[in-house]
Amino acid sequence: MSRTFIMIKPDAVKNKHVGDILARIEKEGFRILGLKFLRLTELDAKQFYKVHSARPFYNDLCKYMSSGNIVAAALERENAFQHWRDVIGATDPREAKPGTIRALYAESKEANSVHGSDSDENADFEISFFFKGNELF
Ligand code: IDP
Ligand code: MG
Repeated sequence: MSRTFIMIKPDAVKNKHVGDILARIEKEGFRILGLKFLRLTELDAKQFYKVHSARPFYNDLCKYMSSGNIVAAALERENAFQHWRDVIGATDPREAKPGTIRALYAESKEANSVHGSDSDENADFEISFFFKGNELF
């Protein structure tokens, strides 16, 4: 078993896809370890995405991620981070395979509905960014 960290981003919350995405998480065999509904400050987003601080899209991304409410979750499954990356599809929804969450719901490459950790190490960092140990069950 391994862990991953996911977010339902402001576009998908605004467009009322939270229920469908949580249902998909369970259907894909993930167990929910922790779940929060919250709004990031721009500073929170800057810290969370600091690995991207040199990228041209960083400032807009952090503004976008703090523009509305999000859902954050820690999940457990075999092959957790890679399975979730397969379920969400490519960063740009125009390149995401049919049936993936981004193909179904995303508005744009930036407002692309969901986040998923890209390694076991980053999953650990991202889970601890949002959850204290006693908030994971
Ligand atoms: P990922 O979410 O598929 O792992 P990353 O490259 O880690 O993609 O980028 C983090 C987030 O930054 C993306 O999910 C998306 O919201 C945003 N982003 C990435 N590339 C671009 C871009 O070229 N234009 C606008 N936003 C981008
Ligand atoms: Mg990424």
